[in-house]
Amino acid sequence: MAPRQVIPIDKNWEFRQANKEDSKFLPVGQFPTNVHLDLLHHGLIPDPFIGKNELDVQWIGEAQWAYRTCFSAKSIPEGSKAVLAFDGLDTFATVVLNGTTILETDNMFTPERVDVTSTVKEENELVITFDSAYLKGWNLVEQHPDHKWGCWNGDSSRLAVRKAQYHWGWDWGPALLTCGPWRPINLEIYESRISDLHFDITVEKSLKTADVVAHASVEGKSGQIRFDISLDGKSVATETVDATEDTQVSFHISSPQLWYPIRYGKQPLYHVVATLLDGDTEIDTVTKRIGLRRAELVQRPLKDQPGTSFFFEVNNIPLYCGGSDWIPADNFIPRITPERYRDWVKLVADGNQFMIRVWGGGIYEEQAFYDACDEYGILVWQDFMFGCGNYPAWPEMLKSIKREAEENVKLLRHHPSIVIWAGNNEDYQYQESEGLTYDFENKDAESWLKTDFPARYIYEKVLADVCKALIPSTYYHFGSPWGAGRDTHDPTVGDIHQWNVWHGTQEKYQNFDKLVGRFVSEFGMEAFPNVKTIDAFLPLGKDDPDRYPQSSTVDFHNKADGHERRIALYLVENMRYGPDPLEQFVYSTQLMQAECLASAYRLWKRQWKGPGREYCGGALVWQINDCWPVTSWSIADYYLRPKMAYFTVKREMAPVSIGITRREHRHPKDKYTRVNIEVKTRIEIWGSNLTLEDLTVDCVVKAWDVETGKETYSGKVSEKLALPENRSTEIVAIDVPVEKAGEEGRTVVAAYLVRDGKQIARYVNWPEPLKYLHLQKPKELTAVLAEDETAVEISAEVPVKGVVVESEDDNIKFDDNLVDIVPGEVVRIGVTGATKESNLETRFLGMLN
Ligand code: BMA
Repeated sequence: MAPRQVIPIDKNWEFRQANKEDSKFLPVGQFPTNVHLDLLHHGLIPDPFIGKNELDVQWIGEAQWAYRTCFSAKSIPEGSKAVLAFDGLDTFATVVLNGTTILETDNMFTPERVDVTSTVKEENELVITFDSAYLKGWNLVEQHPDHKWGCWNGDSSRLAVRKAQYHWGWDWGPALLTCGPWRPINLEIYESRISDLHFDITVEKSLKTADVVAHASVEGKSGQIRFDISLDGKSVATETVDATEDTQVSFHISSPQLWYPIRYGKQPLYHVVATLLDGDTEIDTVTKRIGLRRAELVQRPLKDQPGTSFFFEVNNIPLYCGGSDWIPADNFIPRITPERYRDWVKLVADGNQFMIRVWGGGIYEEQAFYDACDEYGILVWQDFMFGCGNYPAWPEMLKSIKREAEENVKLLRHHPSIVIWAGNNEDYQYQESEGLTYDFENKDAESWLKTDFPARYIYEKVLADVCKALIPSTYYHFGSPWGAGRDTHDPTVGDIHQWNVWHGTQEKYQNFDKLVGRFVSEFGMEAFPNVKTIDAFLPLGKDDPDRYPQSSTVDFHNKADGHERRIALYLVENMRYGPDPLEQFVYSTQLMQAECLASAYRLWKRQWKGPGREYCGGALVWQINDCWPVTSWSIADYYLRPKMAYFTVKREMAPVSIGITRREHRHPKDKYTRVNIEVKTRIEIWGSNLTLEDLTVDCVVKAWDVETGKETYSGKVSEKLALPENRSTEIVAIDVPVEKAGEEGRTVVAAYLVRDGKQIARYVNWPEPLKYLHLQKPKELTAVLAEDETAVEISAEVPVKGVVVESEDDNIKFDDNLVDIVPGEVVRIGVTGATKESNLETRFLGMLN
């Protein structure tokens, strides 16, 4: 047998509008590609991310597009076959090779392989015509009038099409209906190949041994398969066996090098190479990197609280899973480079986060994304690609979904980072809100198809069966959120999406403690992106007449319902602010978002109370990233520029942190009095130790008058206190320390954890709402680069809320930012890329009042 040949079909591609007579073929800008990228490349459309250009490019999604290339193929050896492998066609494609239609597709997520042995010639012409997914979608909707169509975001035509749902527009993204060969195309010539390589990995509870069963499937003539396992270039095991349809080899590894989530250990990745042999000839090889770990989702009764826990345990370590939700990093996926994926995942890792949830309205991500997660130790929660709607389930649709699920699970199942799959995003919430039929007790799957919520069959039957068959040891969750068939808002079971801050009842974020759930897989608050990002989307940049917060172009770059009112609501409740200048307004929104999100992390992590008391097992902020320059819930914008919330979340997820809440307690002396009331303002202080080491610490509390800057209290409130590993521990509850009663509302309190004389955690608590404070403008605010140029040192003579250090230069990167300054303390924030010549500026709350 001859070795398998893989010939990339990535050259000479051209494209044209297929439904336009005089449209000429033009070379593509890149490959793989999509039509928007190619039109942009030729300057035929304006950049849809600038100004309101999105509106001018809508016609593209209603047109048909053709892609064409020529390639040569030497004659196919006797006994071999030629296969064209399409990793991804977006979406309704008709593929014609040398005048013969060889493939028709309707699912952008499903890779296709077509045997072209009888069609391929020495010189070939390949033409792929893409129909309008948008119009096809409506056509399908019309063909199925009995289905109860409806959704949040985009329109119902998306539900009929297996294409990334955010392409229809979302509440953070433009509507840009792409088409094209969005993933690679290869010509493969072979008699025989390894068609799949996967693993069953069992790490014993004691963690002392691991069993790896490697499975390789062979298509075509079988020979032998050699399996080589290595770690860091050193061989660990090797074995050669006769190939069968499901070739299996078991490896028993003692003292395995285990894969850990970031912070808890290393991320060793074993390389497994499967080589198909014909005698001594290597016919085909497939390599995968695997990690050996135990990963469980623990759902068990809790002490003193109803319901069940919902937390992840990796290698027997229970994790408080702070992290983020992820949307596609661009509207045009083919231009996201592997480096950009890596930069995003690194940003998450550097932000003290442990998990990314790949949200169901996007795509099954590129390998580069999961590779980076494997390498950095970031856990992945993977949704199947359904979101916010009532999906139809006609027979061909179910077939298409089954294949989509099988293929994508196979593509991703070796990644140690993926610890959970979920059926959809919020489709059960949509079902609840529309009152669609759902009787959890009814287990007759076929009958679900006859209800007005047929998609239950997709989540609880099709996808469940695929996961059971292909990834039996990975937890499959019917949806996010989902709670064992109970109302999806039930905070005592499963995960919840907590949107009663921002959406819903628009609660104050100070009350996040009351909004806790066993695992909060979404919650969020909007903020404007970096000013540089705004300047980049305004057609005239800094000189644009629309360069102000309420302008129609700036509004256009916010797709959320009621965004003006909601941002204003949370600003007006909390701080003095104005729309001008833009820089300070952007700062205000980012401060507000930062306070809001940190408050959720702080208060929910407080509910991580150790074995049997894991009342909250994690929080994922909606959302880490953006797909274009926009005002959204993201904590870093399209250009990976962190918003200030990125840093406050990072501080909350530090290995050791300290938290404070402040509450007013009113005790009326008798039933009806409005006069004889004892009012006490109490602070509660707790420590969160997410390390795996019991710590002994002192807790120091200090207080200052916000107006005079005078220190009014300093004392050790707790000495040699035990902070047991991996949980939060209550420290003290005391009255706000004041010199005179009634000064609580002007008293800033800071609490510190001190270990062996060294400060290991710090938090500054302010009277709220911040807008009632008479904040002073510091006379001596300094933010100077330290001698060694690795940190900025900030200090002031009065308490200053939310000091941000900024620079025009994007190469200057800060490790931390938006810090509260109190007199007598120098706060250091790490920096790279700054020199003595760098111009560092500061901004803070009240700067312009
Ligand atoms: C969540 C998500 C998205 C949406 C976000 C903000 O529910 O699942 O659908 O973008 O809310 O509204």
